[in-house]
Amino acid sequence: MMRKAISSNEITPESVFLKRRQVLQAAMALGAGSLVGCSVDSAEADTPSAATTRALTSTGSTDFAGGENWTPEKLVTSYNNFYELGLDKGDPAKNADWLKTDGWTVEVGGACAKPGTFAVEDLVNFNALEERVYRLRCVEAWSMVVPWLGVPLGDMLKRFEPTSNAKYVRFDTVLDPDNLKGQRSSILQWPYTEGLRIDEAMHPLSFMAVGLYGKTLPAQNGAPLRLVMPWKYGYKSIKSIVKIEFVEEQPDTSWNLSAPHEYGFYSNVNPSVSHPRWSQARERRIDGNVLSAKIDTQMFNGYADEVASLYTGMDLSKSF
Ligand SMILES: Nc1nc2c(c(=O)[nH]1)N[C@H]1C(S)=C(S)[C@@H](COP(=O)(O)O)O[C@H]1N2
Ligand SMILES: [Mo]
Repeated sequence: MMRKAISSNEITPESVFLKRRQVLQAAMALGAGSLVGCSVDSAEADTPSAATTRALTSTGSTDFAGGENWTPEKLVTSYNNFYELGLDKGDPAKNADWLKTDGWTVEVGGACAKPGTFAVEDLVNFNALEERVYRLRCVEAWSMVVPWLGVPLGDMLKRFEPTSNAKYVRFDTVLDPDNLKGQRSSILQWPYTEGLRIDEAMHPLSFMAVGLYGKTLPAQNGAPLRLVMPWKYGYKSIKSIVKIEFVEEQPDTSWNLSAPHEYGFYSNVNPSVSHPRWSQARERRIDGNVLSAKIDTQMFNGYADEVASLYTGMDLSKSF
């Protein structure tokens, strides 16, 4: 039987989680106060770096998470997956200054009438930012409720006037192995790359985020701009995007390339399609600390009324 290296949290989620849980339980037994911050101690998480944020204002806030408690900001910014900044959940906050965002530009091209290279401020109207509270569920069976700031992805993409050949959209993360030391490992193919079908990208729930909790994104959450796809597993929500391309063929995605039988192109949250090595039926909602109780996972992460029609006629156990 083929087995992958045991070095990745994504690939061995439960064992890593349980290890951490044992550490936390031991810490609790010793009376070590608050659990907030997981393996990152608060001093590390507060260290200023390229992650330095500035305040943002929004035109209004919409709750797309059914009134659920927000995951505390401290956990949203200290319990992360961002392999470019390290494999452990605490690494991205610790290594935030590996991500260099000065003079950031995004190249938009492919099947569109108005390609070009843009600064983030040209892509996103910072005077018209919406706050949207979405659930985001990691394939590792934990989830968060986060107030994101950004713009609907479809509104942003339409400005480049995609042509009828634009059947899919591909997104690439920055490639900078000199600074992003995680890119020196071969755990994934770099740059991290993701894709959406064009109708998924244009769906009104699809979101391009530039902030969270009223501030610009910290590095560990994907500064300066990242996707938020609330009905898909977290890894579809690609961080620190430098390239967007309208394409005719279904693009490769980093996780699909690394383990095709485990991570499909669609990656819709689906409690009835297990990951080959663990169930997706339940999840741990991180609402106060990483030991939060498990709850049932909902189809499309609870967004079925809005998005199920995108997949009419598809066999979602095959197109997983
Ligand atoms: N470039 C890049 N984007 C990424 C990842 C990554 O490793 N690299 N991890 C993904 C995964 S697995 C998840 S669960 C989410 C986590 O987002 P958060 O840290 O803001 O909660 O980011 C996604 N985007
Ligand atoms: Mo994830």
